[in-house]
Amino acid sequence: MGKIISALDRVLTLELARVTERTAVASARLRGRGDEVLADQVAVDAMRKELNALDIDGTVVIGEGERDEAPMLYIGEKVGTGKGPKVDIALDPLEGTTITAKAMPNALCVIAVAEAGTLLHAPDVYMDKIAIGGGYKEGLVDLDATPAENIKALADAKGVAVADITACILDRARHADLVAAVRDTGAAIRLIGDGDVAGVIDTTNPEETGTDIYMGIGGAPEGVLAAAALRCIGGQMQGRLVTSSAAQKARAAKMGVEDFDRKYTMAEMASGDVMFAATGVTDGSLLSGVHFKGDNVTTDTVVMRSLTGTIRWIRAEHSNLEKFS
Ligand code: VTB
Repeated sequence: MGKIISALDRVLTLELARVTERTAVASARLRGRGDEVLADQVAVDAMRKELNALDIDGTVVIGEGERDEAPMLYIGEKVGTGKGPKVDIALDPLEGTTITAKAMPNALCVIAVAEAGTLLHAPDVYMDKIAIGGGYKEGLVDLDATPAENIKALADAKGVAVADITACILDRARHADLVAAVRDTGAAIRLIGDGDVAGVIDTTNPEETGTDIYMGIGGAPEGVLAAAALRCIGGQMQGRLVTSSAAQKARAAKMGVEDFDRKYTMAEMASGDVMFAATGVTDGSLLSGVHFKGDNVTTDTVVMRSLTGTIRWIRAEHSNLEKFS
């Protein structure tokens, strides 16, 4: 078999863990302080500092916002030393600012690095999403099918009753109809306050997370990040941008979106070799949060790569973290 060529350097996967670890430790100090803006700021600062130490020629394609609205890690910002491979970067320094401010479960620091030009440039609008774990025939669930059809298809493929399926849905007023439709089927619903990147990834490990399927509308940037993770870990996902105003359509068009109603598959959102890393800030279904014990800090990180399919769970104990940062 021929060697698969990738522009990414494999050493990068472990470097990414360092980036999200440091970001998570900085963010964790803001847990439960009721200040989401500060928590986000601290995360952005930490992630930017770590990213700029990496030997990459990176461009942020999914970031904190557009240049005029985000001073740092804005879309288009160049990061890294400029010396390494040319890469696209999707990041969410703190996925779950509100969760962190309230010290609730499932806040993560997240980053995906891909070969340049292979990540969907999604504007900061909503995205309708559906996702399930790996091992099912492609197209088993579909954004254009009804919730009842999707849940039935998944239950049949799993060989379980519909009542044994749990759907994860963001707890938002806009989901009233979706929630009612899922309840009508008899399936269970896990309502989450925020954090749909974790919600999507949870579908890849239903035995432990209790989530079989992710459904509903969340952020489009979070959709691309989740698609990058699923490309590595295995699973299916579809996403469709939700652009409700002319201004949102204009933003999407500026980023190269031509068909506003297009249904993107996971592979269309993250088409090249991609690496994904996440570290828990607060304890969650996917990862433990940061734990402080005297001078020691423990972090829990997952790092994955689509090319090889390797998934590394890294539980790190950091001593003297401050001294070496
Ligand atoms: C979701 C959620 C994120 O944005 O994507 C959500 O998973 C979508 O926006 O953690 P709304 O809050 O407007 O519903 C986040 O909450 C991040 O801001």
